[in-house]
Amino acid sequence: MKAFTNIRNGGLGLKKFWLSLLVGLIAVVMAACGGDEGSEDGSASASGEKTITLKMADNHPDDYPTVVGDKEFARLVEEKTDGKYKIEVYSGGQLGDEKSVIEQLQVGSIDLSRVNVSPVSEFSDQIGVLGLPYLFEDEDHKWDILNGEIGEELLESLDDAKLVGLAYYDSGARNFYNSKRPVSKPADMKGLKIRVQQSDIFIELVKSLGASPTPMSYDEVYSGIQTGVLDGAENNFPSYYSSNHFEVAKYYTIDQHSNVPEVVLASASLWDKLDEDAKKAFKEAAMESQKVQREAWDKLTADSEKEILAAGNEITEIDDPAEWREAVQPLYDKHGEKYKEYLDKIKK
Ligand code: GTR
Repeated sequence: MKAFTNIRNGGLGLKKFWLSLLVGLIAVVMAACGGDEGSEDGSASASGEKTITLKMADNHPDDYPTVVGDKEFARLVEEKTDGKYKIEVYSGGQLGDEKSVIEQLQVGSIDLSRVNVSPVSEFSDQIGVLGLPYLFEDEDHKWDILNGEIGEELLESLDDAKLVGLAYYDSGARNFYNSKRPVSKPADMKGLKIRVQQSDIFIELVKSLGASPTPMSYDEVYSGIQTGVLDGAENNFPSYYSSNHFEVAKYYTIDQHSNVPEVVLASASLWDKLDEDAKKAFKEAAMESQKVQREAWDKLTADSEKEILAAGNEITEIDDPAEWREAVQPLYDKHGEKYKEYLDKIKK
């Protein structure tokens, strides 16, 4: 009652009320948006400007190649912006699983992230072409595409999802693994309950092989296999090893069904606040950090294969690659039209 009387009672009371409401609202919005513009930490960069600290998410452990890449990216951004931007890397999924990290990027509560392209393709269609099975002929073909015009166009296509694609990182080749039996031909996959990333293409891929797909976040897969909810999953050597999935699913098949890469993303809300020089610095830093990431990648791929063999796991080569390619053809029949423009360019 009293408050109402006050407001009605005079111009000054009313103004004060609105002013304090406005100040309160601004404080709430700023607190909620935490990482939005990054936080100014009060210290000054070499150029005398305030240092802005940004948050970058990665779901892999600290020494995993993507995190090694993220840290190199952070180092280069700091160097190229004379210390104006400082990036703190939150590894190990501290900021959430990939799907939630992408959503947080979209609203600007996380500034940067390294994620896999598969979950990104649920937010922006075109880049999904990179998840299609047996897309590249070899490593050189893959990197020509990713680091060339097509890769760049696909990164740019992400702006429809309020995401800014900066560079690709290596994720090798994905392979199936399970706890039940060795798999060397598509028919061996029949009936296996296989976890996939949260992506339609991977759901259909597993179905085309006669297995049963379960989309689920990465951090739940170990217990899924251990408790028998899942028979297996699919991933590259470094992930199979570092996630400890190799402990619960000992049969690994080198079928190399997908080379879907990793990608470094910025939120559009961060991007819109950067000036042209800073944008250039972030883009260059991401591209340059790829070198260090790929070196770390090659090393962990070789090391993890050794560790897996030493643990007594069974690694199976496939009998006939043509048979696997043929089995997944329904995906091309279904998505070929949508991705035609890119598929034609990639195959050329
Ligand atoms: C890994 C990738 C992760 C995540 C994971 C998964 O290869 O690096 O970002 O996508 O696969 O299967 O969920």
